[in-house]
Amino acid sequence: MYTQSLDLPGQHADAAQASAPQDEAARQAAFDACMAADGKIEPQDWMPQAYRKTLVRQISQHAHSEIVGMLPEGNWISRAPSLKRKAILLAKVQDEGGHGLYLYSAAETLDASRDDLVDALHSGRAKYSSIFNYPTLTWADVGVIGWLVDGAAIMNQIPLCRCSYGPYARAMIRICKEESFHQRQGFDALLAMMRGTDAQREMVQDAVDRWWFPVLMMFGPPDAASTNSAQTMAWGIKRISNDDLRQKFVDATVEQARVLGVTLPDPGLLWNAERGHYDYRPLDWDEFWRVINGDGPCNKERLATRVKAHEEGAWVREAALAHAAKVAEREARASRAAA
Ligand code: FAQ
Repeated sequence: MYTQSLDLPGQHADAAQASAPQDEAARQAAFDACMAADGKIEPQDWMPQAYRKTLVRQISQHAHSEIVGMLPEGNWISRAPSLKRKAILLAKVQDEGGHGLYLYSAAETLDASRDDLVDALHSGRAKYSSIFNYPTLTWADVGVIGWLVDGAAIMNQIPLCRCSYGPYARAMIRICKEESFHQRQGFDALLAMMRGTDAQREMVQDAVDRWWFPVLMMFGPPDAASTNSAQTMAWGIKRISNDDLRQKFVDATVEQARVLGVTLPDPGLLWNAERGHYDYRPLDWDEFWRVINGDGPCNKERLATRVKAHEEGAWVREAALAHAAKVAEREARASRAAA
């Protein structure tokens, strides 16, 4: 997947110098022309520091979201109601871990160190998606995460497949393919419950009631409060604004709720013929800012779990490094003997 991660800035200094513009202004002009032509920037290309920094911020926070996002559903692996559902959930949670790894690798192509990124998460300096600070109280929550959380993630991530930074765009193509299976398995699990008993239907409705508004907040603050959007849109990183994506998601989900037979918990969710969209209730942005600033229902638990897993996995990293050092030493000895 990440062969481009072997192709790092400065690695081909001679070739880059031969073809690269000589001074900063010319490099900036070449970058601007690439942006204007909707081109792609690759790891070995010159880029402004602010572009690099923004990408590291967004890609690493996205990676953290995938890794922390394994936890709410991971809680249900041992309690899945059948072998089939357990196997599906195991595979899904494992996929999310894989997404985190592709994304950390994409951030590493920008000269970011994985250790620094992980440290920023563990120390609370870096954000991860607000949605993973809510608890999974019943099995229906697992289905709702697939249907709504993965559904929202796909809506946000499809435009990122056209992001101006090549490694991020390519990672997103693969991630979106997998996320669409995740969304469907969630819908399928909920459909099975909706065809079951009254108690199961109530459980699904309760889960939808609890997750609907937090899911709408996944798209980020309203456009007017989105500090990063203007620049990231000018750079072709973000293609569609937070509010427009949120609206697209609402419009697509109303019909799915109808098929499922659940009621979305918003009496204001009505078709507006003039706008050609569904209207929906204003969201509780105080809650959003509280959650992303560390005071959501599960923030402390999520971070503590991540830190514990990292500390308990230290021996694996140490063993892998020791093994790699031994292999390198053996290879060096063999090449000396052959010389
Ligand atoms: N949660 O100026 P904007 C998934 C922060 S993956 C936390 O609008 P931006 C898969 C934002 O970082 C879900 N923080 O920011 C899965 C900024 O603070 P900063 C994650 C948020 O970057 C499914 C500040 O607010 N997806 O679910 C959130 O232009 C199931 C101002 O906001 C991605 O990361 C939030 N919801 O737009 C896994 C996609 N919203 O950084 C397991 C890539 C905003 O300046 C199970 N990221 N903030 O300190 C993006 O598209 C963008 O970064 C947005 C935010 C849209 C998330």
